[in-house]
This record gives sequence, C-alpha cells and structure tokens, in this order.
Amino acid sequence: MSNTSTIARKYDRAFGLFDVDGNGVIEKKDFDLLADAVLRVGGIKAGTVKERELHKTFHACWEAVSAFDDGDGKVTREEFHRALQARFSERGLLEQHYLPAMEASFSVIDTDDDHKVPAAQMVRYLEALGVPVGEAGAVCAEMDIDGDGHITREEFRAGWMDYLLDTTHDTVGSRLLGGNTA
Ligand SMILES: [Ca+2]
Ligand SMILES: [Ca+2]
Ligand SMILES: [Ca+2]
Repeated sequence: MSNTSTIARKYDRAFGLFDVDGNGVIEKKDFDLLADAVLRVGGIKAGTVKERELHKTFHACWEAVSAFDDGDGKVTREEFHRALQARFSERGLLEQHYLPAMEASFSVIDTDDDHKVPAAQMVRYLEALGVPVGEAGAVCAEMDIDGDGHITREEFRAGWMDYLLDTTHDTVGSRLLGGNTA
C-alpha cells in the first residue's frame, strides 16, 4: 500500500473519532463532547484548573482543525484532511497544535498528579475516546512500554506521537484508531 492511502485511511479514522456525535461533520461541539468525556474519566469538575486547561487546549485544537472550514462551522471530511495535512503532519506542527491538548488530557486522567496513570484508568480513557472496548486493553498494553502496569506521561506522549507521525508501521498509535482492522 502506498503512504498516501495509509495516511488517507488514518485521517478517515481520526475523522470518525473526532465526529463524536456521528453526524458526518466535525464541529466545535464535538470537541466539547470529547473534552467532557475525558473529564468524566478523571472525575474532574467544572471550574477547576484542570478543566479550564482541558477546554482551552481542546478549543485551540478545534481552531487548528477548522482552519480549512469554508465558514459554516462544519468541518467536512475533505476540509479535515486538508487541515491535518497542514497543521498536524510534522512533529513541529503537531507539538504546536496538539501537544497541549494531549498534556492537558493526561493531567485530567492522572488524578493523583504523580505523572503516571494505572492501566485500568488508561483503558477507561481510551474507551471514552471511542476505542472499541475489546481493543482498548491491547492498545494500553502496547502503550505501556516498560510493562509496569502504569502509563507514564512520556509513554502516553510517545504512543500518540507514533500514531500521528508514523505513516508506514503498525504502531501503538495506529492500533489506537483501529489500524489493524481497516
Ligand atoms: Ca459531528
Ligand atoms: Ca497518577
Ligand atoms: Ca509504563
């Protein structure tokens, strides 16, 4: 398979993930729904520092994703592909547009602030993101690089970066969005 089709399929999976309400377009409210799902996993209440930071970073992500919106507030599959290519396709771009939301998400699910999250909690997070219940455990196990039953902030970051940057291999990240079942 060519890199191009691999990337296109990955973007399509990402589209399905971000279209939380499944209405065929990505809107700002999808990001709010996603943020709320992550907050529920961490048991974080509105008005806290973690909640504000999560919403702030998710809204910044929405701004990046909607960069090619034609102005109707609905990001179509085509607009989404163009946005990912322009805003998320290289490490520098990714760190600028996506890393803050990832770090804020980790802080939300790391309820005791020790910079590691038990595997069971990570599985709940992955399921909240829409990873199928049957696959979340395997994804989590791959993310846990040293196999100690906890996902550190570094392991979390590496798993996501793998997915978002790697276009050729079957990484943790591509499993994250169902890479084996395309
Ligand atoms: Ca939607
Ligand atoms: Ca922790
Ligand atoms: Ca670990």
